[in-house]
Amino acid sequence: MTNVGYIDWILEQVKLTKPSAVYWVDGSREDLERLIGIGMNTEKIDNNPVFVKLNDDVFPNSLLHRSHPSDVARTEHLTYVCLPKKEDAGPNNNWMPPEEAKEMMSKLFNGCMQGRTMYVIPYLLGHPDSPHSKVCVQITDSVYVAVSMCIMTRVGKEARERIGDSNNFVKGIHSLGELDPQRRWIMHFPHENLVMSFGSGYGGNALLSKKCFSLRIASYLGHAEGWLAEHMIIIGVEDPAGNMTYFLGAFPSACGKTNLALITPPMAGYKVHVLGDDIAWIHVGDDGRLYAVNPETGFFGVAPGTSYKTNPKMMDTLKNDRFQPTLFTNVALDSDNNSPWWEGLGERPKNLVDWQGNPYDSTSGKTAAHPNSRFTVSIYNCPTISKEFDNPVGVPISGIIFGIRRTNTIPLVRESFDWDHGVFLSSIMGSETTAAASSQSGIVRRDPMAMVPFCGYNMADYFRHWLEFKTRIKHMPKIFMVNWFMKDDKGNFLWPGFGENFRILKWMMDRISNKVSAVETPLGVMPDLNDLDLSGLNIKEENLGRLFEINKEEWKNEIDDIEKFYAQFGERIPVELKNYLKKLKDDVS
Ligand code: SAT
Ligand code: MN
Repeated sequence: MTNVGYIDWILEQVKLTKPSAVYWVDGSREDLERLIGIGMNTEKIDNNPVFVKLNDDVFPNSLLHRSHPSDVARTEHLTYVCLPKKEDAGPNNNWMPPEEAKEMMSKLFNGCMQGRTMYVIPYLLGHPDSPHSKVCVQITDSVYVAVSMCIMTRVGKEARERIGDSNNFVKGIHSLGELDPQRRWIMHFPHENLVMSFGSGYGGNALLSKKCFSLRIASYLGHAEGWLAEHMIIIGVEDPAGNMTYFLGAFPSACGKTNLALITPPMAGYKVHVLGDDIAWIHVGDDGRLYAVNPETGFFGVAPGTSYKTNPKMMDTLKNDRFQPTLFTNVALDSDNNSPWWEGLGERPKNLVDWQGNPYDSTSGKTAAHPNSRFTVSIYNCPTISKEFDNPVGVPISGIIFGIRRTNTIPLVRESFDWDHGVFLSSIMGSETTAAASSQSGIVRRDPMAMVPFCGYNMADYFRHWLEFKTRIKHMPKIFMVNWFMKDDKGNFLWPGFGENFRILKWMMDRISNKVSAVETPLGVMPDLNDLDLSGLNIKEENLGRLFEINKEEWKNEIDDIEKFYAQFGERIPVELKNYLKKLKDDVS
């Protein structure tokens, strides 16, 4: 890639990929309609249209998209961070020498858009008036990706103007290729602000604004420039007196992050306002507080399990068509009324078509919607969007929540002793895997800060970066760890989850405002159970005990696993974290 301006850069890509047409996406309403028309009438995936219009009376202005059957999740084993030195990518990333990766990708991209249209998408990550936003361009040969980008980011004029003739923009090159799982690569070159992605149309692989730029490239930039790009929700909790407390929350994919971002408090007088459900960019403000913005403008959420019972605000969002269309990807279809359906939505319709377009056989043991089927919807459609969403400065953060999915070992909630201890606790997070990444579900994987799949550099350096914020923040947010997913011996959840999780947020707010004291344990500071508002929940005392139990045997295994994880990073792991691990080992044995 030579050092050329915008148009010349596009021309280079045209020369390489040889599309039959170039479409300049401007993100306007009319443009979106045109793109959707192309997806309904012209472009095909496996000989099927890219978009099928759904019933407006059920979900207004919504479209069904079915992916290639092999292309349903992120492919982490084919995702690489190609920094010049392998050690800088760290054991948390796949690595290839950048020149080798580029040569391989250039061969794949050579002529790959013949007979296809190249969409050119200039977009902003972050607010147009923010000094922290980044301007980017993605090229793609997928109209599904083009429409998704218009929902998920600020596409068009402002981005185009910001780029002008310069070469100063983050570059993304994407092609569906042949959708061949053997020729599917997501290659990051953080030191060059470049991503090349080939062979997949799935969100996290193909919407390069998402995990590729907002997290992998941005975390690398944040390390160099003194800020953080995190896999976090941003919410504001308003108490009955109108006081607002802003939280960040990091959870691995498909652990209830979107549900928490749109939670409906079960307690009268409280409101939760959403700013983001997936990604937060965090800077230290002039006043020494941490400020967070969401660089995206949409939700790309997991459909199964979403219903009026579990997440009414998301259902309202999906039913609202004020701003942009809603995409449903790999959900099932109720063929009687042409509306989307997924497990957990409600009663199963009689005539159901599965996510691959075949009549659903309920005896097959398979789900009708793919477990990682998704909706793509504008955050502006959400009835609980925070009025600060478009504040270019972001919102001041008082609490940071780290969550995981574990059936045992990890208590319902605790607070760290201080900032360093919070970094330690989040560096040892381990979560059971889910369907969002195409690996085996249900095995424990270390996933510090829910960032292992998304940190664009060596995670030991990332921990050091986090620790260093201590010297720059004057008003320290409190750090909390949660696990909503503990089960009893019969496999029943011990905690009701969903909206009831707000009760834990309420305790956090009481801690932040120094209203309640708490109990020091080897694992951190745990609630005095009298301070948890559990009224009307009917949780057995024994189960409550289990939710805060420290099981020595389980912790022995846990620490063995953490030691193995840390060992991969050798001497690069900050000494503060090693000391905390040693102390934890002594304290729980
Ligand atoms: O990676 S995606 O953004 O496609 C979904 C997720 O895992 O959060
Ligand atoms: Mn995510």
